Amino acid sequence: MSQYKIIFTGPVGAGKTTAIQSISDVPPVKTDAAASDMTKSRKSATTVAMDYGIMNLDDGEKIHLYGTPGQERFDFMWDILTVGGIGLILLLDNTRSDPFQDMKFFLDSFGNFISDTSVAIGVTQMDLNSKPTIADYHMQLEGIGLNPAVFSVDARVKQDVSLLVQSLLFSLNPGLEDE
Ligand SMILES: Nc1nc2c(ncn2[C@@H]2O[C@H](COP(=O)(O)OP(=O)(O)OP(=O)(O)O)[C@@H](O)[C@H]2O)c(=O)[nH]1
Ligand SMILES: [Mg+2]
Repeated sequence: MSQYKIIFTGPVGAGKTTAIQSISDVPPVKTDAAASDMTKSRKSATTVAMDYGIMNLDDGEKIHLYGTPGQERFDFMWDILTVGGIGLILLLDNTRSDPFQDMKFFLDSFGNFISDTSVAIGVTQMDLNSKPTIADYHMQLEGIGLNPAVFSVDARVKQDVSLLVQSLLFSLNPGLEDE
């Protein structure tokens, strides 16, 4: 049985913890802690170390799901969590002040990992802010010479997150479905 590891990252509140909770086939491990500076956002807790869950694929493969903290003060966890990973899911929150800046920051921070593996991008909270559009994200990405999958994703919806993960796996191994 094959086992793989993927990593979810992105800014505070993008939905990393929620996404792993949505798709994990086991009760996820969370390290959410109450943070006073979170009262500004919709939520009162933030990840301080990592999230962990497992997604079982139909063919018996297991995908181990790791979520990073979004806050930069915990960025020492980012390199630790990517070790042995096969790809990155970048979640962006469309209600933040500059989601393109967030995107560039995380693509840059995880640049070495991405250049060795692959990345797929999920834009959350598009129900609250419909702009920028997915086409706008593609244009920004073209400008920096990248062409990853980009989807509108509600981190609370299992099917949305699952599609994003499948697209990452597909980009890593286009023959996966025939094996
Ligand atoms: N309206 C709306 N809410 C969403 C969507 N996706 C996620 N959320 C909510 O946004 C919040 C995301 O919180 P978390 O999952 O804790 O975010 P996180 O990325 O783990 O944040 P940190 O651990 O602090 O970095 C939750 O309250 C979710 O229910 C979406 O597409 N639309
Ligand atoms: Mg979190």
